[in-house]
Amino acid sequence: MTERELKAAFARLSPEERKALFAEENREWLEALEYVLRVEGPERVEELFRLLDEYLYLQGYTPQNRLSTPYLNTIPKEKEPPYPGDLELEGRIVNILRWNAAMMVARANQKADGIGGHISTYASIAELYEVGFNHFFRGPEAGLERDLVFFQGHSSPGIYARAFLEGRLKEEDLENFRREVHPPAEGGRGLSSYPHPWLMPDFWEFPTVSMGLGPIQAIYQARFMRYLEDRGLKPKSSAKVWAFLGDGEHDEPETVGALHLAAREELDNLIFVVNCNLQRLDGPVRGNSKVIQELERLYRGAGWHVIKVVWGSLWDELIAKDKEGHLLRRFEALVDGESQRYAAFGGKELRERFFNTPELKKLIEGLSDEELTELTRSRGGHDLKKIYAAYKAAVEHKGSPVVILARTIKGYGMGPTAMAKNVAHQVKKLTEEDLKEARRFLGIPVPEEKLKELPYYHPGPEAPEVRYLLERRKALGGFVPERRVRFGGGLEVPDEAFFQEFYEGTGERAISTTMAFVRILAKLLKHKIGKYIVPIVPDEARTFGMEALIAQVGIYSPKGQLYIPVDAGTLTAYKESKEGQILEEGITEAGAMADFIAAGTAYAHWGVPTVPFFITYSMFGLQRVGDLVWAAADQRTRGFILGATAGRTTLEGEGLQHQDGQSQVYALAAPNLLVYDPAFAYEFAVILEDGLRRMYGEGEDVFYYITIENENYPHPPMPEPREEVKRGILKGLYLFRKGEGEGPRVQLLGSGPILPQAIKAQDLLRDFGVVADVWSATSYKALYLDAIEAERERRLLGRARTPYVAEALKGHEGPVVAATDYLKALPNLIRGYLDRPFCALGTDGFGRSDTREALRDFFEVDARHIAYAALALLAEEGKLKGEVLEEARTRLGLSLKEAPPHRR
Ligand SMILES: Cc1ncc(C[n+]2csc(CCOP(=O)(O)OP(=O)(O)O)c2C)c(N)n1
Ligand SMILES: [Mg+2]
Repeated sequence: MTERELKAAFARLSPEERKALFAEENREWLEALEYVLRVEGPERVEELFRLLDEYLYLQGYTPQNRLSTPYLNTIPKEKEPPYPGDLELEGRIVNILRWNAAMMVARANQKADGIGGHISTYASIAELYEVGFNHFFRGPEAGLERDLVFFQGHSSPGIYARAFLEGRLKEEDLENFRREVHPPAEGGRGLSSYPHPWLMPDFWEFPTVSMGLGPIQAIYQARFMRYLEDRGLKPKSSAKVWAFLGDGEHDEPETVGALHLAAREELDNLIFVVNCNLQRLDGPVRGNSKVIQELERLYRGAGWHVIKVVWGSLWDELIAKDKEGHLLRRFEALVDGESQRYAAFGGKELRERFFNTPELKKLIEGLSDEELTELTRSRGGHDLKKIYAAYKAAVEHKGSPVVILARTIKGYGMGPTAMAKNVAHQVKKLTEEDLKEARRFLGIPVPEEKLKELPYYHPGPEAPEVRYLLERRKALGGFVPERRVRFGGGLEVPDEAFFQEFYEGTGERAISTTMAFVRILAKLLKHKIGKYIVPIVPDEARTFGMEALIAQVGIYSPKGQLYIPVDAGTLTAYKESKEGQILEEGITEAGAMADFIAAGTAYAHWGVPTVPFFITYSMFGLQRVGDLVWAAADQRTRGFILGATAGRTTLEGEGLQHQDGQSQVYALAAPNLLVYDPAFAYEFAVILEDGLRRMYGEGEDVFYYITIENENYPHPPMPEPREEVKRGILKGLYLFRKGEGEGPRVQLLGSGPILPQAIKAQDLLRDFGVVADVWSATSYKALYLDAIEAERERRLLGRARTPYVAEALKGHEGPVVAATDYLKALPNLIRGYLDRPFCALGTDGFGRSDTREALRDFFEVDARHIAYAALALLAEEGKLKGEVLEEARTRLGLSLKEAPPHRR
């Protein structure tokens, strides 16, 4: 019987007959298997399974639930859709782009040796981008249907080359690649080395070149789109997040660390495209195995849909001829280091080393070395048709994120120095031979004698290539990348009256700054802008006393809540909901930071001014995810990061892994990150009020880092005059309590939880006849930046301006003692701008598990040490007798150790 007849007969069976047939079949298969297992052994079972798999793959069927599939394209030739574009034109365009990108890098290095740049990465990924540009990426005019595209960072030359062909960049601009500060070409703009929204705010959207940060951000952007949609803050759309990554980039934990989240949340709006050129910077990514196979297992294991694009069209015929699976088995034995050789050395190498059995040789009978060389270059990731098939399937796929693993050649078409060589990554200059070969390979019509000039090639605005690509971009909604800010500001943020209650103090009640924050947050959530607030926690909500908020606004879960929580019925029931507002990330600060970025950039991407509050254990915040904080700064993220349980001596009992005495110092680095260390609720309220106004009222590109603690003490009302105090809080310093009486004077600066210690020290000093003014130093970073600005104005602009810190202390005589729960480096930042004796007390050194009292004694930052430091400075100045110090040591009960805390 023919297949058709069999199918017809099967279709005629009744349900009962079918059931009987299946039972019979099952019995036959199982009996056969039982025989093999018992008699021939488990190894034979494995072999049979392998054979079955192979057979199925050769029929174009990929069984589900296998971590690994053969080294073949997931979409067989028969299932490829027709190509919707002009293959020949697109092929020409991609080669022009390759050429211009290479010329741009080579020219930059000719003019300024060492300026850097990368040729080979773009050369490998060019087709993967072009299919996207011509058929998939939806641009800014597509409104909320626009896609977010993360480009491989160091492939930027190709993106500039495309913008040049599109007419968005001029030749003068390309001449300023990596010359942003002093563009040497008249009339051009500097082009940043890599995607930097800070430097090119109308062009780049996502900073990606720090390996691993692109992928994790892409995942959370896709997830945040869903969050906005589920919460009704943005209409549902078919927008996709495309992220282009390197294969080597998968060595980074951030690349792979959130894959499971994407699968768990069924993010079918997310597509990863991995440029598997099999090389990283130093050499092969996995010379001794196959990176594509490894990544397939990784992604399938995490629950992603994997589409492999391994072989180009030239291999189709050979694969079709391989009825007995010889080629398939040879593919399995192939390792990447070997593949690389074929790409580098061509057909002869392939014939000798790859087609190395009589059966394999038979497959290539009649093919010349040149034809075999073509075969070495025929890789899926350079084949427009194969790429299109994969992208189409990816876009149509439902229910999970998709990864496309596309095999390419590093330095494709760039001549013998670069192509598939281990040095490819670093090649920035091309030899004469390379230029000739590249010109031939890419078919660039520039005269040979001009090659030395490294000429760009633009076929002119009316050329078919240019018209085609412009028409395609028009159809897809405009140019990509293009950064458009869809919300510039103007949100009606809470006014002073809203915050008033927090200005009035807590009376006798002792609370922590964390509690103050949680109260303000709870109130904010009920305000008109409350729907925009996005609380983000990495499994620490209870630590920070936020459990009531979980019941109040719920944790976001696209599945809602499929169970009755054990604490149902209580006021703090664990509530998950589709409209939930809190992003409970679990134990991933990197993930929570990526959330923060997604929520803090939604103003630009979606025109939705969400306000993220990322509350983290401060020790595991900036120290752990500092690079993501930098990326947040670069892409103009807005919002508040709260470093909770902060302070080296304020978090008692924990020890050196938890006690943060440094995040305030790390926060100095990001230029647009404002940093505060508030002591009281009213300080916090003032900072928050101002931050909301600046970021969401006025649309300023800044964000905030604020440390909060869990030490309870009464919070006083805001001192008078309030306008002055408010100004001082924001500028970093204000007079909290003036010292009354006669005697030598000192100035005590305290910050955060150490401010109450400075206040106590004021009382202690009175017993020694010393009068102290007490200041709250809310931001050393703010004071420092103002001081270096003033210094620069004087030096370069000839304008004499006293730094704010010196201006504020004017008229308050005496030496300064500045005490903090962070490194002494922090108060020492302002030392040079004050013309008087100065002592910084801080917490340099490893933390210890003990009580606050013991810790502050150990680190020498308690009230007694502050008072003693003040006395010592006065004695040095001759304003007190030396004997006072000895007496003070006894009266204050200081037992001094020889070694400083940072050496203990
Ligand atoms: C976090 C980080 N570490 C190191 C680098 C330096 N670096 C830039 S590109 C690169 C190799 C990238 O290899 P791969 O991801 O395979 O990209 P390819 O260029 O091969 O496409 C390295 C190590 C970086 N940019 N970021
Ligand atoms: Mg690579």
